[in-house]
Amino acid sequence: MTPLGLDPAKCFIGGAWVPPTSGQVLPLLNPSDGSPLCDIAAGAGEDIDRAVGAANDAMQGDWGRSTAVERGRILYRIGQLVLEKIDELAVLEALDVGKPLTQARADVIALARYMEFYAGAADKVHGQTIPYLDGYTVYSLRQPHGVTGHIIPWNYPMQIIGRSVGAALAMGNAAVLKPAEEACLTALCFAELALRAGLPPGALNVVPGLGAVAGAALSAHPGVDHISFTGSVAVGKLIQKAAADNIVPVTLELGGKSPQLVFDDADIDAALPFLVNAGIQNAGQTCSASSRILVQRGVYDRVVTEMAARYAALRAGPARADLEVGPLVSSRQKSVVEGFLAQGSDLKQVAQGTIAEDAPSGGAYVPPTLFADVPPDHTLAQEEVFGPLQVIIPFEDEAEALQIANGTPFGLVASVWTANGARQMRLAKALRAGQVFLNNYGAGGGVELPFGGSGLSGHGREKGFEALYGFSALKTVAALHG
Ligand code: TXE
Repeated sequence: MTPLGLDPAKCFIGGAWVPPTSGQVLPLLNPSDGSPLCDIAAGAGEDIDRAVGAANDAMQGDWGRSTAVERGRILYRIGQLVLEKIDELAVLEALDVGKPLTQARADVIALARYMEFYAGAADKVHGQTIPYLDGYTVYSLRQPHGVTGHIIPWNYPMQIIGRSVGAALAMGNAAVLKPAEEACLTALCFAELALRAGLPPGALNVVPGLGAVAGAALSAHPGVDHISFTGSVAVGKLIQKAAADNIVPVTLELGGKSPQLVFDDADIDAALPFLVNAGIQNAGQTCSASSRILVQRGVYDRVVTEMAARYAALRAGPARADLEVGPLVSSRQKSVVEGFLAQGSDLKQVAQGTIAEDAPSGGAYVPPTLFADVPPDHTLAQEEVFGPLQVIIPFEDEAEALQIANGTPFGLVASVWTANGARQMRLAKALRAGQVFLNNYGAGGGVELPFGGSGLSGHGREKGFEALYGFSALKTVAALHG
């Protein structure tokens, strides 16, 4: 296993591939059959220390003095190299995460698009001039925080690197990336491609390793000036507490229980593919997955019947292009989802897909499962499952739909399917979500669209232009010149 000719058991620190200080490695498993893929570095505190030191050196050196135009050009070149390597990267991501090849290819394209977007945006972040007292000129500067820490999960490694590291580098920060221990190969490839594109040593460092070891060390490191974390609520709380000790800002993206609201006047034919795909994309392991489908009584039976027919045709199997649902990322994640399925034993299961006959026995497969008539307060309607499982909940009117939609501790994404324009506007305002889609559902899509949540979904915004504000500090300069 040598992606781009790399040794995957190394860390990328200060522009060089180096073994972890401890010499220890972790096994990386193939979720399609449970077999070992390769060993990765078990990075720890010393490696994080070196990486933060290298990032700090970069900020004091060429990278810290780089202009926004220069940074944009480097990011653009990275995006070009990513596209040149699309076949290799897609296969690696499919193997590592277990996602169907078509989805993995879409992730590579998204990574390249993030680089392109942030390349173009780098030199368009402006300060302001601010009218003030007589004799003053006041203006604001947007400056990098310094060293940014990025702790990312395994479900969309390339996309999350794109939105998080891409925006941080565009603003002139130096990044230390801790990818997930379950899937980190494309993070290593990204570092190599960034180096080949001319990113100066230390501007990006990658230290794979266990969350409780390398991740904890990064989030508590006093040399880190900003932390961006995507992952579970439990770890998000630990990150925020660690950051509190150093008083550094954090961006937390912690998943959700995102609803789609389908009204009687909706175009059901247009809605159906979105209703289902938003639940099974990436085997449901998507922070913005739509796991709750709220349907008004007049179209309820039709939606249940037609979603059930689609579910019955779904096949889970190895990460191939011809299957709709891949394996879950690990046998641990499979056990978690099976636990949730068991909690649905009191519910009405209206359809279940199949596991492909030729699926290897060691793979982390769970059949896509659809429940209907689910009470809004049921565990499966309240907790993030992170598997191919959706619940359908009936409602009578707009007020009840809103109450159910906002009735979880999460607030990430929501969508409304209705022909009524006034209702669209009312609900877009009232829904508790960082993104609201009207007559569509964009599960994580659109690099241009600011993304993030409230409540247990976290806080701060990544993606789009907005991310550049999060990855920068605003300085006010007031000159008294008489
Ligand atoms: O996440 P973790 P897990 C949710 C989803 C899933 C559940 C558990 O519901 O079922 O979380 O997934 C690093 N200090 N999401 O266990 O543990 C870890 O190494 C610092 C939603 O995989 O949060 C990895 O790099 N870092 C989510 C990253 O945190 C630590 C995506 C995420 O792992 C750490 C993934 C620690 N103490 C899971 N412990 C989304 N929002 O998309 C772990 N990590």
